[in-house]
This record gives sequence, structure tokens and C-alpha cells, in this order.
Amino acid sequence: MTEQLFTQTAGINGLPKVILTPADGARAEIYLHGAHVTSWIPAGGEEQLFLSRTSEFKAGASIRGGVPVIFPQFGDRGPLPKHGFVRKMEWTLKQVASTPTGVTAVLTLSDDAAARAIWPHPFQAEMSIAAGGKHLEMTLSILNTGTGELSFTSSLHTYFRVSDIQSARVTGLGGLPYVDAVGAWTERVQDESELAFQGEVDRVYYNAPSEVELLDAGRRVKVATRGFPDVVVWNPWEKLNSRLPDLEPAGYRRMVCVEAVVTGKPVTLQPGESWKGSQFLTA
Ligand code: TA6
Repeated sequence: MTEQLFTQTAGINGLPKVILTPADGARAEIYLHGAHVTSWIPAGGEEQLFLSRTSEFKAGASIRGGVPVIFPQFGDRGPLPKHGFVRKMEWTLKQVASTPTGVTAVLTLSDDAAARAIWPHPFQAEMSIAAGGKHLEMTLSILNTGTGELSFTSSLHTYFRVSDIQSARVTGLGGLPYVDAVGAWTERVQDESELAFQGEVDRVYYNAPSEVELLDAGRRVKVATRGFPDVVVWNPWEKLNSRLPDLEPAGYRRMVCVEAVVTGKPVTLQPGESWKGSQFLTA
């Protein structure tokens, strides 16, 4: 009997989602709304991603938790809505296929009239999400389908579940310069070899190493990237948490974002050119 590798079903508020179920027992859930991964359980393991219980799941809103896909503007330093608009758009499931290492779903999105009204740059986006064994691989591809130059910043804004933020650590960033978005974009250097959390953290490490690790209560998640040169680490802590109704009360204690980002130097594509950025998670 062939195993069922995926299911298409209705998720929260009826929004369509795909559940990848490779034969080795790994599992991933993806909402077509935002091409948003909301759950990832490696084979023989437990949930690795944080998803807020008070997240909105509706047209025009972005899901709080999982892996928001950020394009064409990272953050709020630009003319577009914060973190761009594709996280709030309905993507199309193009295919789900079995690969030697698991199951891969491919979702696509093109600019529509609403997108062109605020950002007049035709594009085609593709998100490929592969789950299998201890791995989750996510690749965002952007193709410039227009006749002019296209320039963007982007991120896979991954929310990891942690058992307790006070004991979570991020390794691999020791000794590196970063910009402190909590402290008025001041440039600082991280003295500690491991980043720990005792308050709000919102740091941009430009040209960061392509591999960092999240440590949490005996658990270790490797976060590797390709094509995304920058890393952002974010935890809103108590005060900002209380201003974000879609982040469940005290949710900051159970999450940390370690994000694959391109923001320091925007990507520029000539007509017909494409770009790819990946985040590889191993638990
Ligand atoms: O990536 C970190 C960050 O830009 C923070 O500044 C923080 O505001 C966060 O993203 C969440 O943004 P959102 O628009 O999803 O509330």
C-alpha cells in the first residue's frame, strides 16, 4: 500500500492548508494564506514552531507564529506596509512531490492589481517547503517578470517554540556587530558568545554566519541559510507582547524568532532575472 504523503484540508476559519506527512513520521502544515508554515514536527520529535493561540486567520491579516514569508520589504523602513504584503496574500498550491529525503510542497504567487497599486513591479514568487527526517527546508524564489528593474528585501521570519525564553540561547553570533532595533538602531557588538534573553531583543546582524543554533532545554535546532546574508533575532518581551493582541498573553515566554533575512543590501533583479533564498532547519 502506498503511504499518503499529504492531505489538503480546511484549517482554522476554513482557510485551506496542506499537511505534509512523509513516511518517516515527520510532519509539516502549510497555510496557502501567506504560504505560511504553521507547524513542523521532525521524525520522532516534537513541535518545533511557535503558533500564537490568538493569531488571526483571515484575509488581510498575517498569521502570528510559524514562518511568515516577508517580501518585498523587510520591517517598516520603507514606503510599503510593514514586512511587505505577500504574507497576507493567497498563494496557489502548484505541486506536492515525494523526494528521496521527504515530501516537498511548492506554492506560487504573482503580483495582482492590489499589489501593483502599491508596488508596481510584476513578479512571480515560489515557496518550496520540504519536510522529512529531522529537516525542514524552505526556499523562496523571486522572478522579475516585468520590464523594469525590481529591488526588494525579504525574510523567512521563523518563530521557534521554546519551553522557557529565560533558558533559551542562540549560538553562533558571539563577537559580531549588530544593529539594535530596540535601542534606536544603535550599532553594538555582541560580547557574549551565546545570546540569552532578559528583555526585549530585536537585533539585525548584517552579513552574519550562515549557520546559528537555537538551544532550549536540552534541545538543539540548527538554522542554516543560503542567499539570506543577514540574521535577525527577535523576542518582544512583556510590554510589546501586551500591545500585540494576536500574540497570546505571555506568548513571548514560549517563542523566539531567528530569521533568515536580506535587508542590509536589497536584492536587485533585472527583467527576467531571479533570486533564491533558503532556510534549512535541523532538529
Ligand atoms: O523581525 C523583527 C521584527 O521586524 C520586529 O521589529 C517586530 O516588530 C517583528 O518583526 C514582528 O512584526 P509584525 O509586523 O509581524 O508584528
